[in-house]
Amino acid sequence: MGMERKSTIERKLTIDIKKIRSEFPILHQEVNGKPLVYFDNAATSQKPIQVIKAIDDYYGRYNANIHRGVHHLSQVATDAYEKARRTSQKFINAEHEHEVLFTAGTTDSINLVAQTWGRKNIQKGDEIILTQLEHHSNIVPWQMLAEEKGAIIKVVDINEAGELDMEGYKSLLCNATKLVAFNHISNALGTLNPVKEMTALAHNAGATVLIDGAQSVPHMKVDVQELDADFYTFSAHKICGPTGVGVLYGKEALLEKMPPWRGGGEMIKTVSFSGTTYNELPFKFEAGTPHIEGGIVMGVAMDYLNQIGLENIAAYEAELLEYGVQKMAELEYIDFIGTAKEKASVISFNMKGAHPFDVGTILDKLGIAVRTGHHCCQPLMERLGIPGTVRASFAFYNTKEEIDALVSGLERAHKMFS
Ligand code: C6P
Repeated sequence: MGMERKSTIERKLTIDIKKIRSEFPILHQEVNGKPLVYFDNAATSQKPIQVIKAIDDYYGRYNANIHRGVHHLSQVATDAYEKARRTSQKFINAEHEHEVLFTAGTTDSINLVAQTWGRKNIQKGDEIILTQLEHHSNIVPWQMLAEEKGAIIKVVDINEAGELDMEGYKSLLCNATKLVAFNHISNALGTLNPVKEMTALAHNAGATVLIDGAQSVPHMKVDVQELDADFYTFSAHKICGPTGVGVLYGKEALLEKMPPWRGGGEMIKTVSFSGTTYNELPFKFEAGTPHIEGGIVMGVAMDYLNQIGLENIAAYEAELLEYGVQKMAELEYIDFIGTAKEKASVISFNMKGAHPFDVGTILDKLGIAVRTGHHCCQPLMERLGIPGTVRASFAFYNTKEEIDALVSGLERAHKMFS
């Protein structure tokens, strides 16, 4: 990211890359006879041994259902699960522990808000503002809601660099705007959006704000109170944790007023055929047996990132980004897609005369994992007038040597296509 990039020059990095890489067993293998270079971190991150061991520890030592049993194992599991909630609270600096809901991930979190807050608060003719940079997860739930309620979706445009048109955004905000939903960092282009400013503008217009943090929490310290976010969402699997679990942060006042979504065990206080009363926060939104191991291990993953330091991660990844952009800019047949001033460690690009899928396939033959295609951002690709991109997304366990391998892979691919 731009700001962090400047500060790396001033600050001495404290990333011990050798130690960190030794903690990721998956990285030490060959793919197609070449050392694996994993540059698909925006899709999902790899897991350190601490996380893998914590999964083993849970099932080997204290697997039990939570919030139910008086027996020892159930209490140990419940304590570990609720400890993870406190870790998550601190991870994003939420004011209250009960403002952290455990969900199945970003997609689930956004659907929860659309189906509860949305169905209660959005009426016919109300406006929902999204941006061209959104992932399908932050488009489709709102389209479903808008269709049901007769609401109108408006979209903030982008400039050539893939930055949001802030003047356009301001002109869309009006009395009819009830919700504004945008990502903190774009998964397809890496753009870091001015979310604090966008939130303040939305609040001035009387709108509620949801920030999709799927791509920001892995790369930077997030403070939901400082951002004044009403809702903030993310997935554990992008922060070195397990799949199928994540967080929905919501301000207490909003969550209290929202009706529950899924009904079942855990989310109730009393049930009778004459009527049911609901549990307190956060349990009102956590029906059924949750992903217990997932929640606990998500907390372990957060501890792991905290121990390295999100600031160190941001600074190191900014160096990788700078190095990658500099090296790839020497290849005249590469077009960068997304050149925002403030950017996360994502390089989206196309090779002249080659389809992204073909470039990705050749890189895979060389042991290099990238993502190709629309990155679940079809409206963005349509706006850019391209079928898709090749995306190399870096994590704190990647190295400059791996970027060199990508560059020689691209040189090789180019020779094959020309
Ligand atoms: N993006 C990518 O390769 P889930 O699948 O629920 O964990 O996250 C969905 C999601 C929502 N918003 C953003 C900004 C995202 O990047 C993602 C997931 C992955 O870019 C997989 S499609």
